[in-house]
Amino acid sequence: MRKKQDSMILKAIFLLLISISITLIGCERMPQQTGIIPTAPEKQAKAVIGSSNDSGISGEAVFTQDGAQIKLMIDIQGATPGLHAVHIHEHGDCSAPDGTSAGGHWNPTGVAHGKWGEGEFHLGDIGNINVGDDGMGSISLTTDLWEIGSGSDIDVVGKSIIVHAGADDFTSQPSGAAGMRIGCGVIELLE
Ligand SMILES: [Cu+2]
Ligand SMILES: [Zn+2]
Repeated sequence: MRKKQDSMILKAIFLLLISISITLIGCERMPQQTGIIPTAPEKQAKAVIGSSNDSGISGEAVFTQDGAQIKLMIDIQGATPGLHAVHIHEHGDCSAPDGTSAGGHWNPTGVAHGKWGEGEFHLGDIGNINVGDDGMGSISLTTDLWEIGSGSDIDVVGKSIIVHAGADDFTSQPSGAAGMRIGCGVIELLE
């Protein structure tokens, strides 16, 4: 009788251990099976904007992924009041004092320069920042036309943010006649 009880307890412990391991394996596998990891951290990229052509401006641009959408927020300080064009340029290189090392507008789709969301426009045609009397301005944009850190043609990482002295007229080719470059920042992946 005693022996039978012992073996039943052993059997129960054995079954319990098996069910715990199945549960653990199940939990570990679930995200891979569904392809959705609910607690996955958002991908982020950032450009610290420094002064070009001795303008003295500074700022930052932060890209945050939320599902298929990328949200961009740009803030600048120390600029002259009024409209300043801001674009993504093709090279992540701000080494030239006049910002020309960043190259032309980022245009992976090979279309004409224009206004974001209307007809043809470069993927780098963000628009104009309206700077107030305090020298500060900001602009935000949410889109599914960009990616962060994917390495694809529409990945913003490794490009640059350029701020211009003047406004983008959205029609002049190839870059909206926005004048010289007053700010530049390389877009880097945050990890
Ligand atoms: Cu530009
Ligand atoms: Zn453009």
